[in-house]
Amino acid sequence: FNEEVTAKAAESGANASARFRERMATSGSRAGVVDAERVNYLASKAVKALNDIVLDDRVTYEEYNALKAWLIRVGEDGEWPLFLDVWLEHSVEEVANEHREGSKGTIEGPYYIEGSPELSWNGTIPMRDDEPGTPMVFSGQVRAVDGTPLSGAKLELWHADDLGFYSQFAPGLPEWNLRGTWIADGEGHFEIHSLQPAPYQIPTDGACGQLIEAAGWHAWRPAHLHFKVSAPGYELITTQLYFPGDPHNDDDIASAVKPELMLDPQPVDGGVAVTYDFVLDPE
Ligand code: MBD
Ligand code: FE
Repeated sequence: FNEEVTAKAAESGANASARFRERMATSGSRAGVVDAERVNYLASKAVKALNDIVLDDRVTYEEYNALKAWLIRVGEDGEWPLFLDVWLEHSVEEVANEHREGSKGTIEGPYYIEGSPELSWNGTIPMRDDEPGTPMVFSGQVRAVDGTPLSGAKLELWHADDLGFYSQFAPGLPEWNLRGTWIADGEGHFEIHSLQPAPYQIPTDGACGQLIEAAGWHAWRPAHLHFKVSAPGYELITTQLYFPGDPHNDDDIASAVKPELMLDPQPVDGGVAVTYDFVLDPE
């Protein structure tokens, strides 16, 4: 990473906090208030788990103060969404999607934006004229678990650019760069034209990076495509898809890889072609 690139990375985590606040303010559904009994139960259990660690592992004042300083910095850097989505969301997702019989989901992460430009069933994702990367055609069908093709299903795709930056989080990118919404045809078919994403490092210049360095971890996620797929009367699925052979498929920092989410890209003239069908559960 050169200096300019590092400077850009710094803002991604903090922008995620601002975006999350806006989204909670406008969408009543996900900001839901948790009832007092449940807060009492969960907060008591969380506090006890932390106290147990202190007692079991003889945590010192030096370590306690290091934790305090670090927690303050997570807030100052705006990196709570990044921290939580990387190290906790995978368990929340596991619980939320346990009941599904259709396609596997995985975490949303901190960089989704609602309302990306709508394209036809075979449209090309918004990108710069000189956007670096290997052209990728991603095609398939959206069906119900009973096999019914879902006419007019909606597919939202967002992914990082070749340097690992997401539009609207890293500055200097066109607003909707590498973000689009496709409407499947009458048989649920779609053909998405985009670029094959590159392996991705979470921003390392804030509190999360400080933790990663202090613990001797790494900051990598395997290359991934983020999707939200939906159709009226069916449960929306949030997922990600991955590419075989990526060095970080087995040690994703966000623990969000599942075998069912591995693609099988085929080399074609001037790029890669990949197929994947999405199967939705009825509401
Ligand atoms: C990402 O791009 C991402 O997908 C997740 C889960 C966390 C941080 C950055
Ligand atoms: Fe991502």
